[in-house]
Order: sequence, then C-alpha cells, then structure tokens
Amino acid sequence: MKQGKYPHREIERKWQRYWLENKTFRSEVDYSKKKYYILDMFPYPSGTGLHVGHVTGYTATDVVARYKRQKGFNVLHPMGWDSFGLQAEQYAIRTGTHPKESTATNINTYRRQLQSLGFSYDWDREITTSDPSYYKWTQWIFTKLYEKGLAYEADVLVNYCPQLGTVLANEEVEEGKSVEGGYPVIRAPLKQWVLKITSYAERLLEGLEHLHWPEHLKTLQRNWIGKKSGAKVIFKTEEKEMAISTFTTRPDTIFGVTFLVLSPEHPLIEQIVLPQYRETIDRFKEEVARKSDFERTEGNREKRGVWSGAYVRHPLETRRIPIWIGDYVLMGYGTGAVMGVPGGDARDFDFAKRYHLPIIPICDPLFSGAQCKERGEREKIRSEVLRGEKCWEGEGRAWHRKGLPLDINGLEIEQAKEKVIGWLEEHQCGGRFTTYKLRDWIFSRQRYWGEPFPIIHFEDGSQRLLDLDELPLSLPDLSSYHPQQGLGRTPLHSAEEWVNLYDVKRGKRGKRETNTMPQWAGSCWYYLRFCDPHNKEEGWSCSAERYWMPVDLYVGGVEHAVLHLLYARFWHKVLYDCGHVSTEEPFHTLRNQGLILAQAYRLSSGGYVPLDQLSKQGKVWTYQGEEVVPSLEKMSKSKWNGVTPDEIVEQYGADTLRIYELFMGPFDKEKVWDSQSIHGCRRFLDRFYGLVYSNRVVDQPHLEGMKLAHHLINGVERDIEGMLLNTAIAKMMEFVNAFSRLECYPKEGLKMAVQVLSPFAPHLAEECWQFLTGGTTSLTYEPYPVADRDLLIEEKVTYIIQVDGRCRGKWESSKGRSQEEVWEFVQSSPLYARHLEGKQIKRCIFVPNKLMNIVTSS
Ligand code: ANZ
Repeated sequence: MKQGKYPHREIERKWQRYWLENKTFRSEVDYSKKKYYILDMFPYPSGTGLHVGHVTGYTATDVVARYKRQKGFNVLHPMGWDSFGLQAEQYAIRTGTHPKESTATNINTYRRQLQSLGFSYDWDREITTSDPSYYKWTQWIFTKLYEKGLAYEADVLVNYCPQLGTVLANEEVEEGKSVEGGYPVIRAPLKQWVLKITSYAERLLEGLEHLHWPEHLKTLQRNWIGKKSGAKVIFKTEEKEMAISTFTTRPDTIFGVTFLVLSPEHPLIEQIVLPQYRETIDRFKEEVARKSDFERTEGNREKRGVWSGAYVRHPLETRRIPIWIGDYVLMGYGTGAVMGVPGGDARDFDFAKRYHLPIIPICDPLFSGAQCKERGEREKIRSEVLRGEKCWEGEGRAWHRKGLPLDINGLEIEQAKEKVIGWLEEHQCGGRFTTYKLRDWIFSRQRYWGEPFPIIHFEDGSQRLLDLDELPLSLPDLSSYHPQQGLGRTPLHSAEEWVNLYDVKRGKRGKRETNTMPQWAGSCWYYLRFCDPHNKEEGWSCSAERYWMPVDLYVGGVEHAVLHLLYARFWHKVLYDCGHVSTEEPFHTLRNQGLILAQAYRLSSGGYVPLDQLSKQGKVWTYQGEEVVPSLEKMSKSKWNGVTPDEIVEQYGADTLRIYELFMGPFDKEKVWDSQSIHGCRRFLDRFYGLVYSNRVVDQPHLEGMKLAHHLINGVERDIEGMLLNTAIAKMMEFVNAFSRLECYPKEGLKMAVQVLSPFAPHLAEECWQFLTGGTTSLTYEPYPVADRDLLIEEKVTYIIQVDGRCRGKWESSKGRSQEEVWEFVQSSPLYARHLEGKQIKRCIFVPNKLMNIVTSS
C-alpha cells in the first residue's frame, strides 16, 4: 500500500531511463500510419541554461505529441540546437572559452534539463547547426540560392556596430542600438552578401492566406512585407529633361504637389544639383548617413532638408516644382523620391511649414465615424483645409482649381486615383505601381561563429561556388575569435592558411570569403533536416520529406513573427521552386505560447537585483539603501527573476512542473509564475496516485465510476484538440475530487484515467499503468480510450422558473446545471421578455436541480 506522497525522484529516473534505453519515442517513416510532425522552435543553448519560462511551449507540445501517439499517429517530435550566432560568440568572449567548447557544454546542460522533464523527443534525431555535418547543407542551400540569382554581392549601407565589430540586420537594431548588448549602431557602406527575399514578397504574402496561424502573427508578417499599391509619377527636370520617378499611394493629390523630395542617397542628386549648393548638400548627406532609418522616419521628429537649386516641371500644370533633398525620404522604399503634397500628407506638411513652401488644398473633407465632431468644429476644420492652413489625410472629395487638363473635382478618392493613373499611363508619365517595405536580406556578418560561405574569390574578380564534394567548408579553428576593429575586417582574416588557396579546379590563386552567414541561416531549414538527420548524401531524402512535411504544429514565441518565420518561409519557397521540397509552405499550423512573467526588483537608478539581497522597511524594498521597485516582468536570468526547472524538478518532480506550467493559464496568454502555487499541482498528483494505490480499487464494474471516467476521456480529448490544456487539467482535478468520493474505485475507470493523465504527467502515469496492468511495457502507444456515448448521457431534471414566487416556465435539462447556466436559459427564453424585461432584479433564489426564483423590486 503506497498512500500519501509518491516518490517522484525514483519514479521519474526509472521511466526516463526506460524511455531512453528502449528508444520509446523513435520515429520511422511508416506509410501504413498517418504522420504528425510537431515541432518546437529549437533553442539557442545559452550559458545560463533553461528557466521555467522557456519550457511552457515544450510542455504543451509534449502533451500534444504524446496524445497524438495515443491516437495512433506516427509522431515526429524532434529537438536540436541553434548554436551558431552572435549570442554564442558574445558569451564565449565574456567567459573566455572557445565558442565550440562553450556550445558543447551548454548543449549538454540543455539536453539534461529537457530530459529531466520527460519530454518525448526522438533523441536519435538531435541536430546541432554549428556541426559541420549540418552546416554542410546550409552551405549547399546557399549554392542553390546563388545559382538562382537570389544571392548577390552589393555595396550596401549597413548597420555597423563598432562595439560588436559587425554588421547587423535591420531587425537586430532597435532605436539606433544593437538589440544584443544595446551598443550604438552607425550606417556605413560595405560590400555584403544579400539575399533577394524581395522577389518572393508577393508569394510570401499570398501564402499566408492558407496558413492556420494566429491572425495577429499574419498581420505582423503582412506589415513587415508592407505591400503598398499606388502609382509612379514621373517628373522631368527643367534642365537636361532628366526623369525623376516618385512613388505615391495618393496619385489623386497630384494637383497639390508643391515640391519634390529626394532621399539623400538618391543617385540622381549628383547630376541635378547646382554647384553652389553642392557643399551644403554633401554636409547634409553626411549628417543623415549617421542616422538610422528609424530615426529618420519617426513620426514626430522634425524633418530636415536642403534645396538642390533645381526644378522639375509639373506633368499637368505649368508650375515649376523645386527639388529638395530630405532626411525623411528613404532610398530603400518606393523609388527613393517623393512628390511633396503638404495639403494631404502630414510629413510633407511639416516639411513645407519648416521651409516656407506653398501648401495647396487637395481634398474637401468628409467626416466619418471617429472624426464626426460638432458641426461648428467640422466647418472650421473644413475651411482651414480648403485655405491650405491644415493638412487633411482623411476621407474626402478631390478638390482643385478649375481649368486644368484633367478634371477630378468632386470625385471620391478611389475614383480620383483611378482617373489620374489612367491619365499618367496615357501620357507616359507614370502609371500603376506597387512597392513593398520588405528589403533584401543582408546576409553577411563580420563574425567568427557562423557558417563559412562556400565560395572562392579569384584575383581577377571572378568567383566559384564550391561543389557538393567540397562541402562542408569547415570553419577554421581560431583561438582569436574576437570581432576585429575596422569596417569589413573579420576574425577569419587572420586565418591566412585557410583564406589563401590555390584552386586546382580552376588552376589559379584565390581567397575564401571571410564573412560568415547570419545566425538565422541554420534555422531556415532545420525542420527539413529533422526528417532525415543522418543522411550523408543529401540534406534530406525526397521520400522522408514527402512523408513528414509539412510541419503539422509549430510552437514558439511571438518574437519570431517576422525574422525566423519569414526567412524560413522564403528558403522553403526557393527549395520548392528548385524541386527539393514538395510543399509550398513549411509550417501548416502555428501557435505562440504566452510569456511567463515573474516578480522582478528594479533599482530606481536602473538595473535589477535579486530578492535575497533586498531588505524590507515597512512596505518598501531597499538595496543598500536605495529604493527598489517590484514589478512583473518577463522571466529572465538578467533580471534575477528566473527559476530553473532543476530546482522545481528536484523538489516537486517533473510531472508537477509540467502540470503547473500548463495549469497557470491559457496556453497562448501571458501568465505569472508563482512558486507557491506549485503545491496545489503536486497535491493533485499525490491524490491521483493515492487513488490508484488505494485498497478501495475493485476489479468490478461500477456505473458511477465509469461515468466519471468517460466524461473525463471525452472532455480532455476535446480540450487537447483545442489546445485548452489548462482546462484539461482542471477536468482531471475535478475527476479526482468526484472519484475519491465513491465508495469503491473501479479499476477499469482508473486505467482510463491514467491514460488520460499520461500526456501531462507521463512518469507517474507509466508507474500507475504498470501497477494496474501488471505489465512491463510503456503505455505510450496504448490507444486513447474511446468515450462510450451511452455513459455520457446525463440524467435529466426539470428546473422550475419562478418570478416573484409564481411559476412562469420550466426547463428540462441535464442534472447539475449551475445557477449561471439556468440564468442563461432564462435570459434566452421568451419568459424573460414577458415577465422580466424592464424590471429590477433584487435577488435570485436557486435550489440545485429544482428551482430558480427571481425576485424583482416591483
Ligand atoms: C504623395 C502623397 C500625398 C502621399 C498624400 C501620401 C499622402 P506609406 O503609407 O507610409 O507607405 N513616400 C513614398 N516613397 C517614400 C520614401 N522613399 N520615403 C518616405 N516616404 C515616401 O506612404 C506612402 C507615401 O509615403 C507615398 O505617398 C509618399 O507620399 C511617401 F496626400 O505621395 B505620398
């Protein structure tokens, strides 16, 4: 008899060993079974190990993976390490260990931690992106991109971070600082590898339509791609008749153009500026070059510019339009030139005000919805707009002076746009044009810890891709891997023997590329390698890919909404076009886990301090005399509010941690970690264990017990299918409560309950299963029990509905309805309108399974 607390250490160790030794979760291609590929965003193995916030997602996928096995699916549930990249290199520099060593150590910690939680990964498929046997294929994919003309070298303005000694992607820079470390970032020109993700912009957008992803995530991707439809309007310079193309989303505002603004990087500037303006312009360009795109375009920032001294002609009018150069116009968007319409665009309006440029009204405002102000105020705004004193960006009708070659007066904006576009096309001064915010992806980093490029540069300027039999091109073992000072210098420059070579295939001297690939490269295709991780001949076999892909459920943090998820989709589409994969999209269904928050203690002067170094005076926390502000923040080691799974597993057991991770709240919502609340989850498991090992267990049928079990089977099944894992646990808790009240516990019912519990608390479930069945094998592949419909039918009762003590209706429904449920029925029934509408309800008397009496104040 094992009543009371169950021995979690012994049980968990036993079953973890069993699963590993028996390779319980190994998956093989098996066409006789339906596959289910369930993937976690694999971690970057940091030096600090996992905290309990990281494992929420992994716990949820593990529940689904285990459940799908019970449902007869052939489940692929792999794990690996995203081990190249800036963070690993920075960690190595901080700790003075070679990234290769620190990565290996960190991976061991991560693997041990994940195994200690009993996750059902197929460890035979483990992959490491910094392993040559893996990056061989990352390099091979690069060769495919190159062959398709999607990888090219270009002199680009890059975000260069002197402190980190490297170029960063736009996404790695926030408000002019590096996301990693928060160091200043400047703009500088550098020859870089660039991937032409822009040629896939339309397909990346279109593909989103068919994916089962959270809507907010799709919106983030759509905004990132930033498709804008509008028109190109061509203006000719007065001198030399040079054409300047502008991009506008509002061609209807053409009569309101009072100036043109070129981006400071615009190539035509050289040819149009008058000599006396050149010096000012050069100075201005230098000034702007130091600013990030973010700083330049931020809404409420002052817009600055200089005049070029030159003019263009308006395509429809006789007006001369001055050409300005302005910081708020970016070269990388549209055409890098803007027609300035201060009457219709707030940025142009600010610019015009600052430099005393004319403002011409373009639109007679129409007020709608939120803008629907008082009549007097509306008239005031309207007359200001029509006098050119205010800019109007809202709805309205086109408005311009009479006698122009095209009349759009009075037309709604959309109609006016169409008419102007038609005119532009007919007169060959522009036409319909679509542009995207998405930029090509700068793909080189001046770092050591990344994939080397499989390419040789020859002295004559030509280059050659390495052939498959020359891959992998291994990263040389350097002891000095620190970033090099100086734009374009990289640690690999010092590996002279590796860099300089005589290429026998071409018979000439050449140099290897000394940049490495960015950290996103390895994660762009890892889900494909998982399908066939040991293949030496190919990145993956066609048959493995056809069987396993696409990923059925992908789970990870919302922070990957645009970077990883867009890059991976891009590579996948390229591989699809090359015929290497059979699906157009890699990730069919995607879910984001919610953040885990925990109490952190912030110094009023900045920085965080650990709780155990604080003292409390009255209600105020202090640290060495300074006041500390407690606040709920994302769990993180750097904020001292991280809790390691190790301590919880040791004290309460992995099963308790798993249950708590999911019971905290809805899977995709933010949740607050509270170590105190874990007890409740542990108590639930102890009670469950107590039931199984109780002397009240009987090997006979027992109707009430079987009903409870079948309701449990049915309810939890529905919850798992809907990813409602917290309510699934609540149902199991209710089951334990109700079941323990029975006079005896039918063994059959308990066995089913053990199966239902097993995806959530697998160690305990295995142990109970073994005990109840007397068997020696795992319950992993025991089919999920089928709920017997007959046992789900609930007993009916009649609820009498009274208003002020008089019977007004009856409701025949299942026994055990709550007061809220009965009230809901009342509200939706005709008796409500007849007897209750307009009356004040004073109170409600509820007699379970019998009656509800609603007392009104009348
Ligand atoms: C004239 C105009 C009139 C515009 C008007 C808007 C309103 P979003 O929605 O932000 O994409 N634009 C075009 N190229 C630009 C560039 N390279 N850098 C900065 N701004 C640029 O806005 C599209 C509008 O942004 C374009 O339409 C253009 O201003 C400006 F009543 O043209 B518009």
